[in-house]
Amino acid sequence: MVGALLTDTLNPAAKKIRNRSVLLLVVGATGAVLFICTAAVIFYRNTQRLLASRVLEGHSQDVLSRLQTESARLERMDYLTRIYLAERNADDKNTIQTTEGVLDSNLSDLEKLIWDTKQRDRARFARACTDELIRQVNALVANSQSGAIERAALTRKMLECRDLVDRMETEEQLLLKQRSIDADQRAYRNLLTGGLFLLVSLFTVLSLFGFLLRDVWKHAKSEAQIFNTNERLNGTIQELKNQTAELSLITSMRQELQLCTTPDEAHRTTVCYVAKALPKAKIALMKVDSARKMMQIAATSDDQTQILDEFPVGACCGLRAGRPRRHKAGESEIECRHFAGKPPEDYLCMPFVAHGETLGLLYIGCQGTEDAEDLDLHHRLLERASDVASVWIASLNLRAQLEEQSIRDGLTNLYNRRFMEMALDREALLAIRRKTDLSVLMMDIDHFKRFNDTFGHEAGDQVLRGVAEILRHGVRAEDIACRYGGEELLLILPGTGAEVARERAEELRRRISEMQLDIPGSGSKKVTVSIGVATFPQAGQTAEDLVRSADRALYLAKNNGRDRVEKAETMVAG
Ligand code: GH3
Ligand code: MG
Ligand code: MG
Repeated sequence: MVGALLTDTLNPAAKKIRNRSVLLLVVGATGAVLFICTAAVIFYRNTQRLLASRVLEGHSQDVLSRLQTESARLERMDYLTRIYLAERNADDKNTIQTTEGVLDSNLSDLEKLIWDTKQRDRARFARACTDELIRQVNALVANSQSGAIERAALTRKMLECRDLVDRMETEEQLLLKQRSIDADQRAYRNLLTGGLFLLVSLFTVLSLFGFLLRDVWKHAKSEAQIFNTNERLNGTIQELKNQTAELSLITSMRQELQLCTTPDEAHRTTVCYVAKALPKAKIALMKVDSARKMMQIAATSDDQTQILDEFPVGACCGLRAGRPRRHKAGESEIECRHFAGKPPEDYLCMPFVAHGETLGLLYIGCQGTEDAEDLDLHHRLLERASDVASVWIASLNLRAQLEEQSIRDGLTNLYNRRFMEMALDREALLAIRRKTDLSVLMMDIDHFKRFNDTFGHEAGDQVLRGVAEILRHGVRAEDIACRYGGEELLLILPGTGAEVARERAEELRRRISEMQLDIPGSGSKKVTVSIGVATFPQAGQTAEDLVRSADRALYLAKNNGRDRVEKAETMVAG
């Protein structure tokens, strides 16, 4: 349908060629038919004439033959008459009379046979002459006393008759010659006409064939052009379809990314959408660690990606180059060093960069040649997807970072007091609902003012960071370590009863007291802490009461000599 449309609209040249071909064929075929009919009529008429000439020629030969016979017969009659007149033999007389009858009858036939008017006149004279001759012969034969005069007259008549027949013979020979020439000429003309007709026919047929061939060639050329145009059109349509599909995929991916609230969700979404475009490929999205030295797996299409869970940034050629790097079978020599086992032959490493900062790496490994072709086909889509995802991941990273900053203390990287209050409220509610234990440790560094004053504020900060480090590593994942204020730290221990909380407080106190702090210019120093332990609900029905109880227990520990753990008293209900 597209081809027909093209023939009629996009390619008017093809239409023109087709119309001209049809016209040429009609005119050529009509001309050829007319020419053949005319030539056939001419040829037929010439042949008829030739046949007529040949008939005339045959007729002349027939007439000539008869004339020669009659001439011989006249001579015979002359000879018989002479013999008879000399011998008077009755047999000779009979023979003469028979010859006379035949001669007369033959001359009569000859007169009828002859077509030429002059020859017919001569035949009539010759017959009249022979009639007279027969009469004279009969008179002489009948009269036994015939004299020399009659014989001389008979001789003259005989000569006259033979002369007439001879003249007729001569004339007929001329006629025969003329008719032979005429027949030959006609035959030659016929041959010439036939040859000419053949030549013209050949020329016409060859010309028509040539025109047809030329038109067929032009038609084929125009068909080829149409085919090529169609191919290009199909290619463009396919390209547009691909682009539309890619755009639709990118749009869906962007919409999905908008719903993501964390970088992890965005990582998974990105891998999911890349996998939609390349369903057979092994896809992994790596993220860079906070120190920007190591790449760690953020999301994968399945567990057969062959990529290491963690590897240095320099292990990837794409990250080293700062741009997508396609490794092709038989073409690329240098392998990335981030594979567990033998690397695949075809893969792509596409760094995720936003605002000039490397965020991660999209790795796509191919299973076979088909996969590799698909990968090359979707290169533009992958670049777009990487651009879109990079921006979203960067913004989610920033958001996570800001959120982290808003709930964490800058010096110790522990949660801040605001977060602590919210977290403790939530944990208190959960403890009530689940009927589980909840303990709080309030910790204060002993004589910290003095430490500051002696070794400087910077050394004090170092102490705070050191203690915070011990807290971070000394608590469980669900425990929450916070900086309550100044050098006071607070630990929320969900699901932990009073005794266990006290034990863990003791453990922390011991570890801190064993901590060696290298203060520049002052050598190794030690610090101690005092800890107050309060457990919900015995030491407080609300979060505030619990903190207050822990603070009182801490005060007690200070009063009792510091570097110790004190448990809050049980509050009496009401
Ligand atoms: P005690 O054993 O009774 O707790 O004695 P203390 O000296 O630790 O008690 P005090 O509350 O008098 O002193 C707290 C000191 O902590 C005062 C302040 O200079 C110091 N401090 C509070 N916040 C910071 C901080 O962020 N960095 C440093 N270096 N010092 C801090
Ligand atoms: Mg204090
Ligand atoms: Mg103190």
